[in-house]
Amino acid sequence: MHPSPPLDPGLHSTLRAARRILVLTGAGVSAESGVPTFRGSSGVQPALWEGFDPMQLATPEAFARHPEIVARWYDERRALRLTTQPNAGHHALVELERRLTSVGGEFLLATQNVDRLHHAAGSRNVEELHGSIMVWRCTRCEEEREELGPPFETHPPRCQCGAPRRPGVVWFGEALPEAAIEAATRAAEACDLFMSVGTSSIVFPAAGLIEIARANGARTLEINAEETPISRRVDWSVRGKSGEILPQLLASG
Ligand code: BJW
Ligand code: ZN
Repeated sequence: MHPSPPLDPGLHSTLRAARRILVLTGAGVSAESGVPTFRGSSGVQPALWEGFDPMQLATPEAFARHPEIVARWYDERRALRLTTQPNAGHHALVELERRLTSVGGEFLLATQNVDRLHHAAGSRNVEELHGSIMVWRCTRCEEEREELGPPFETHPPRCQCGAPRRPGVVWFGEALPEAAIEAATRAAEACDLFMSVGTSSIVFPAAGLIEIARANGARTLEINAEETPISRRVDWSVRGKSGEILPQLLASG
């Protein structure tokens, strides 16, 4: 479909009529909070760190070969996250959930983001498909702990059992948390509106949710600063910043 302006009347009536909404978010939603994206244009350069490409650090193999470098990279990102705040896009999604659930509708926010900014904004029904950078897990006893303090003294940090701890994120080749991807899949099957916001739509299985929604008759909306592989397949593709488009959509919907 063609890119549409945000004030497309069909989009507004669909948004008003929708009773089950699934929103899939990606790094673009946090870009306006100052969190670097992995790919695409955010106005913030992708974080290249000591000559390593972020995509090469996000694997179990990288952690096995360079535990100190990978742990420090995640710890720096964790520390940066603690200095950031949700932006207008996060807040608009809280409002969308509030409106829908107040009339008995169903809302699920499936996020690929690991920064917990949706929680910080106040979103309630959130599934973290790729885990969280704020939770670290022992590689042996699997004990998990939320980490909201200053940077660790050693990298990787150690569990009390002596084993190294790793960030509670999902790396390439690892399975997504079963409950999270199952809930997102069920919501994709049942939703009448699927919204893809600030994601490059290339990382699976999250990128496959839109096809499940489409196959089950949902209308589809993408909000992204750039064209993506789904832009020509959705009902409405709105090009722009989520921190601007989402509030506009709600204000006029
Ligand atoms: C704005 C904006 C603004 C900017 N407003 N927009 C099928 C086909 C092909 C491959 C596969 C397949 N199924 C599985 C795979 C393999 C692989 C995969 O998908 N590879 C592809 C890259 C080809 N998938 C996996 O390995 C997954 N695991 C899996 O499938 O396991 C199977 C299994 C089953 C059972 C047992 C064992 C295994 C796991 C994927 C994990 C992804 N992890 C990462 C890292 C997390 C940790 C970390 O943070 O470091 O997750 S990768 C990285 O990409 C991160 C993100 O969540 C994810 C998606 O990125 P996202 O959010 O879309 O961000 P960007 O940067 O790509 O895009 C930003 C977008 O925003 C851009 O479009 C901008 O234009 C836009 N933007 N500013 C609006 N202001
Ligand atoms: Zn342990």
